Amino acid sequence: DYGMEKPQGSSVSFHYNPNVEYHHFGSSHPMKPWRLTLTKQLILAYGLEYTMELHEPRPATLDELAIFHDREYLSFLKNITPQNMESADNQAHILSFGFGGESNDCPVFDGLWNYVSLYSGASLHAADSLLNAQSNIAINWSGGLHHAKKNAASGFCYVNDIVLAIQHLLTQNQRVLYIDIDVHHGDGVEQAFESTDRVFTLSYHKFGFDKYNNPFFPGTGAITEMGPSDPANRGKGHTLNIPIEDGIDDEQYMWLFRTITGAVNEKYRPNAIVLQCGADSLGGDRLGKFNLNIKAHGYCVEFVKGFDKPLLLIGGGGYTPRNVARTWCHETAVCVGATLHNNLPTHLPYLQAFQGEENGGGVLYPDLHNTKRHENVNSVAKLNSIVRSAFENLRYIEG
Ligand code: TV7
Ligand code: CA
Ligand code: ZN
Repeated sequence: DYGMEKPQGSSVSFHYNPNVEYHHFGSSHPMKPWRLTLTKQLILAYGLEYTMELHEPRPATLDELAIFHDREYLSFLKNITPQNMESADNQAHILSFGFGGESNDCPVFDGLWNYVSLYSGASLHAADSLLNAQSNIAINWSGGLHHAKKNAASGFCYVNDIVLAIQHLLTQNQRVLYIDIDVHHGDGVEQAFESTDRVFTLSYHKFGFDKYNNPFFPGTGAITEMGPSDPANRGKGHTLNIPIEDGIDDEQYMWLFRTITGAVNEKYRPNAIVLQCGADSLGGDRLGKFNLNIKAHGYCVEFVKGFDKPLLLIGGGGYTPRNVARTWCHETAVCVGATLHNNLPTHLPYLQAFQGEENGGGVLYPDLHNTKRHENVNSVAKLNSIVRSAFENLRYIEG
């Protein structure tokens, strides 16, 4: 440090502990922590590490996690292993805490406690750097696990790092806006803050039923779901859900996002913003049903960056690892204001993962719109009616 002034404009901090990469949910499980290895390699290959401050955060402590989670749940989470989970004592709790079960969304794997404390520690550290004004955009691609409840694991999420980070931001900010572009509804964050007007939660997600009449996970997040209806509850109207159907395209999504997010920002006037950037809303995702390209996803980051408020960017879902890496690399570049070449750097380790026609032919921005060809069933009339309802829902936060 030569005592120079910090550069004007946005300064970006990147919070990442590489030990998260070494955890495995199981070979058939869609959540692959090594997508973070791919993301980091891409960011390094483009030289983005020179444009931001890098931090290797320590794991969160049990006491830090207990600010949101029940201690009973945490001590179970800390002690459960694949070896001891069969014991009668543990079997009695395992289902009620959201583990195992028929779908095995939340498996017990080796190093589980280490994994959850690493991604949560990174979100807390990122929030901290915003509070200390060390950066005005802080990034943690290993976090964003929005389904975890205070006493239960859900949908691949064990500890809710987003809730913890928002609670930390609330120590010095009156109002925090939470925006969630993961293809799934951000139910855990919504529920945690449903009774306060100091957090506004806004989630865009797929909502609806498949041909067997099963709801798309987690099944909540209808446009009518606006938080508690009791007028005495301060949280009333501080929840906004944007349900979307299969196959939404770039133009439609960007229009919905800027129209609604712009209005929420103007009316709510947050002091800080948390943006969950789940990459399962991309075309060609293994679990998602949207048709978005990387630059349309990144447009959401660009648009929110334009509000010029302290911004915490976190990861989330994303089940086609090479496209997760491309998207989060692009969004890191958006934050630092860099433009990246479409041709991937030839010195990129794992370059093979990005080569071959169906892998995107060695480019950063492959056309993802037609990869899986989910028919677009979002009509102009339906989208207009969603925006109308959203604006109507916003009247609760006027005046
Ligand atoms: C944030 N979808 C998390 C998204 C969480 C989605 C689900 C799976 C899945 C789990 C597997 C697996 C899978 C190919 C996909 C309702 C059920 C499903 C009946 C058997 N393969 C995020 C969670 C979602 C686990 N869960 O938002 C091990 O897909 O739909 C469900 C739940 C329970 C009942 N069963 C159907 O992106 C990070 N799970 C393979 C192995
Ligand atoms: Ca969402
Ligand atoms: Zn998701």
